Amino acid sequence: MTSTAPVGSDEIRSLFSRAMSEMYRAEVPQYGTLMSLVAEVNEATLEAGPDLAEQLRRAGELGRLSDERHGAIRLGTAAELATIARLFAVMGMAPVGYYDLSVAGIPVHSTAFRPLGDAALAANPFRVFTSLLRLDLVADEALRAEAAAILSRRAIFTPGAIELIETAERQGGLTRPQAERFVREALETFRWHSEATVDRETYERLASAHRLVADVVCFKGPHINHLTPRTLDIEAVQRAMPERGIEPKAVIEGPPERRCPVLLRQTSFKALEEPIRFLGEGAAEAGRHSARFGEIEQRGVALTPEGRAIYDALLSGVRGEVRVDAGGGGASDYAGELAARFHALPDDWNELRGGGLAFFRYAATPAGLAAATRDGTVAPLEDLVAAGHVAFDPIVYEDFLPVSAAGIFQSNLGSDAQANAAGSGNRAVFEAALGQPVHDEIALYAAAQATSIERALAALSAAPR
Ligand code: OOG
Ligand code: NI
Repeated sequence: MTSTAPVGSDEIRSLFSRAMSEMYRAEVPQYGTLMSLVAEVNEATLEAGPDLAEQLRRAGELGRLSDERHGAIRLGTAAELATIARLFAVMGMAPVGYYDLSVAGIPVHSTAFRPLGDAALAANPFRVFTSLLRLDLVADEALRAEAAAILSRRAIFTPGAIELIETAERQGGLTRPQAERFVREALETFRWHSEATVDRETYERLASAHRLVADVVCFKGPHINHLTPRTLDIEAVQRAMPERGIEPKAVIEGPPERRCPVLLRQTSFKALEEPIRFLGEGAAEAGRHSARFGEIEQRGVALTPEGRAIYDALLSGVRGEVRVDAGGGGASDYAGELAARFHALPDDWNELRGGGLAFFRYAATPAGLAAATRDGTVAPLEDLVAAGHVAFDPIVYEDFLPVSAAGIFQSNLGSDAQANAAGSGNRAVFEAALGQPVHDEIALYAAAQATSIERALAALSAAPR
């Protein structure tokens, strides 16, 4: 390959995701420990469950499993969000979904940058949960203005990163040497900086408005705050974490453990207390800041709006009744209640599909192809499924859950307490800052399902007669 041949965005994303993982492992050693634990648990789970292994292989998920992770950052200004969208676009990542975290008393709104199409997701599904600080939710007007002024003075992208984003936009991609340089330059935006850009007094005032405000405003850049590998058995990882010296949060966020996993289950370990140096102070007077943590996730099937409505209603029912306090008290009541209530959501692939509650990917089976050759006709889809001529597999949920995300934020601000405060989102403001509308995740899953049905029927129609 010549050095001027273009490199695909999937490959740039993979290079970046690996570089980020290496950087984070060096910065936060517990992340490396968690990665090894997840790899061990995944291997054991696949060995014990050949059906699951086969299902993941058919869905093209087996190969991506060990590479699969998401990260999160928090940005301070509209301009930062607009530029990060261009940076992620170079890696084939687009904004999907709008998450309003103000409902849990957290002054941010967010989207997830991720690949969109089946092939790109199969190549590497790397996602970054990206939040924008909402200074409009800071009550103190003078503090709000001060925070905005501090943010307006920082530049979170290197000149090299900006130049290569422009090159990629102009050329419609990058050559290999450009891609390698892009990854190095882009990584700088996500690096941890232990020197605050403000003095101690300013940091403390901002932190007293909300710890998140200090985290976003007082540093040179939006340090990656966690990186999350995907496990096939989150209960096993949660149980084993303390044995490896990692303390997980009290409650696994999301749906309970099920035979047919839905959406997303997540748990994190507490943020590290890290030394920071304030403006005008020496290393001897180090302050402390906790920003960075670790998380694991287990992904299940994407739900349709009907399935999601059931999920949301069940979850808010449990949260309305069983509260988990700041120290994690009530966690086992919560888990028990969650499991009991979730019987209302069928735990069977056929029922989830039949009820139109989840999305599936369809494919013609060898028996289907043989029958099409023999009979010369193709039956309606449901008949083909009933006859075993078309098989279906769950489409994995590639996105996030606002209530869970709020729980992850909360526990890493130092509390396991569940909050159900009322706030209001402002999607129009977010999209104006982003410079584009966010993609609708439901439309993406529906399209993936529809395309798979078309392909399955086309394959049967094209079977040799
Ligand atoms: C993001 C928390 C949300 C998730 O996996 O739901 C998140 C943050 O703390 O910045 O990453
Ligand atoms: Ni996360």
